[in-house]
Amino acid sequence: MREYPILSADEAAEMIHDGDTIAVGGFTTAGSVKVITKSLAERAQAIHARGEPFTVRVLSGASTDVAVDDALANAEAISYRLPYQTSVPLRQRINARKVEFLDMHLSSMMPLLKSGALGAIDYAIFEAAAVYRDGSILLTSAVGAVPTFARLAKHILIELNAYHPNDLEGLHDIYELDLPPRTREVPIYRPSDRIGATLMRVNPAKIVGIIPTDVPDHGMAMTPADEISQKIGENIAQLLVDEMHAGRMGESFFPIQAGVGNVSNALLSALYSSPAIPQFCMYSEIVQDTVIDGIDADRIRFASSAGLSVSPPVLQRIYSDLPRYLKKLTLRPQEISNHPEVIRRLGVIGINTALEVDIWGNVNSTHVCGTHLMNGIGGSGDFTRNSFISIFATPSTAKGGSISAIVPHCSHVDHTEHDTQFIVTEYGVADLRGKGPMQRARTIIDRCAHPDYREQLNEYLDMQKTGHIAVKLQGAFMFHEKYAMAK
Ligand code: 0RQ
Repeated sequence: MREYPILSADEAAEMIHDGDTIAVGGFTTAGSVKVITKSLAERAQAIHARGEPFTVRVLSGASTDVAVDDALANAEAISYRLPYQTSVPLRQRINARKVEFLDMHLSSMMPLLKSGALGAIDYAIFEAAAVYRDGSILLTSAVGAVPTFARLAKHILIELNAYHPNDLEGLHDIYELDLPPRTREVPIYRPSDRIGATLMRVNPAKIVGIIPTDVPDHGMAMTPADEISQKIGENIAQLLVDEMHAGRMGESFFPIQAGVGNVSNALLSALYSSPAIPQFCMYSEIVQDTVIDGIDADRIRFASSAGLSVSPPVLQRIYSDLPRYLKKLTLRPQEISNHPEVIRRLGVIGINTALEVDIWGNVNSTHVCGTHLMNGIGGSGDFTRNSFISIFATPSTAKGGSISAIVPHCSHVDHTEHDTQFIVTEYGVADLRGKGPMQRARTIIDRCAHPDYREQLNEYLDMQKTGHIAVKLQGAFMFHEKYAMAK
């Protein structure tokens, strides 16, 4: 049993040295670190002002609160970052090659980390709702990568955040996997199965500071769905109804994974507003506002995820009626929420968003025109490769229509033609299952491309007369070239 040192955020930041690796908790803004990294950024700026170097290597579960990525990037204090980010200043520094960024599948990062291949962690920094003397910890609105970070780190700093109630016990399901050959199966047979502990356990001797805070989760507010997202959502809902009527959904509806953003929001609303679709579950990496609305409307039976990426009012709604939501929600480590074995076994319907899709079915989710990082692959690959039904959605054009999102060849490939089954735009649905390359290409052009670009795409396809796949080197990037020249 142990008393922990109570520190200010500045005192905690003082402990961290130039070149250290810090691993921050949270998953999106949910449960993110909020004060220590802000102090660290200020400290870095003061050190830089003296003409001395100061940067840290930053690991996270997924994207973070602005207090982590934005603050540290603006302070020029990040040298290395993985596995995912959504911060504008950090993105700028990555694209300017000032930060080494590793774009990684959220689940496969964990075994690499445990094996030591990604280096050591000096400090795990995360948020908790309660910390007990024996090293038991009640996490807050996310689990993400925290159990692994805390176990591997040399030292632990905890933001004890009074914004989160300390009676959240039962929300989390903490289960960690061993490395091969000791890795065991993950015994989840339904999204609602709980297999682990409600509290996380760490070695109390590693806790070098508790930093009391009272800072709200920044949250993710949803903007109302625009017309195109609405239409994409309706198209996906209709394709799932068709699959159900064709008898390919088992006895009930399969669990859904949906990414963040407008399209997912519109899709989930379309799904639970459709009388043709029965009650369903989510087996996803995040839960957003629409999922909680679906639970409240008794249309979503249960939601499993790694974090509650909801807006502040919706988080308060959950916290003010906890006993009811504890029966409907669980938060897991991302190596479990995104685990290929579980996704495959449950028959998840994976729905993700693309930047661009080529006529062969390859998908670029991450690099605009093949060079500039947007966010990262996140969990989209974990789900796409292993889902029973894998769907990619995108508006048919981007940048006000100046570039087609259906291209002859993707300028960067995150998801290959072997893993994508359905492409959906506001114009329709391309079902690629059972089709060879040329059939896929015609289907994607006819069903999904914007009418303004269909002729050019068909001409491109007709130019190459032989070969299993009709890639013509000249013209493969014609849309990208035109877009780059017009910019
Ligand atoms: O640019 O920000 O300058 O306006 O890309 O595009 O249309 O706002 O779409 O916000 O849904 O993001 C793929 C990035 C889509 C996201 C991606 C430009 C466009 C805009 C964003 P601006 P939109 P969204 C769950 C799973 C990978 C991670 C993932 C993503 C900006 O969904 O990061 O799926 N996915 N995770 O103008 C040039 C094109 C473009 C283009 C869009 N073809 N060419 N620019 N843009 N298409 C989440 C987690 O893992 C937690």
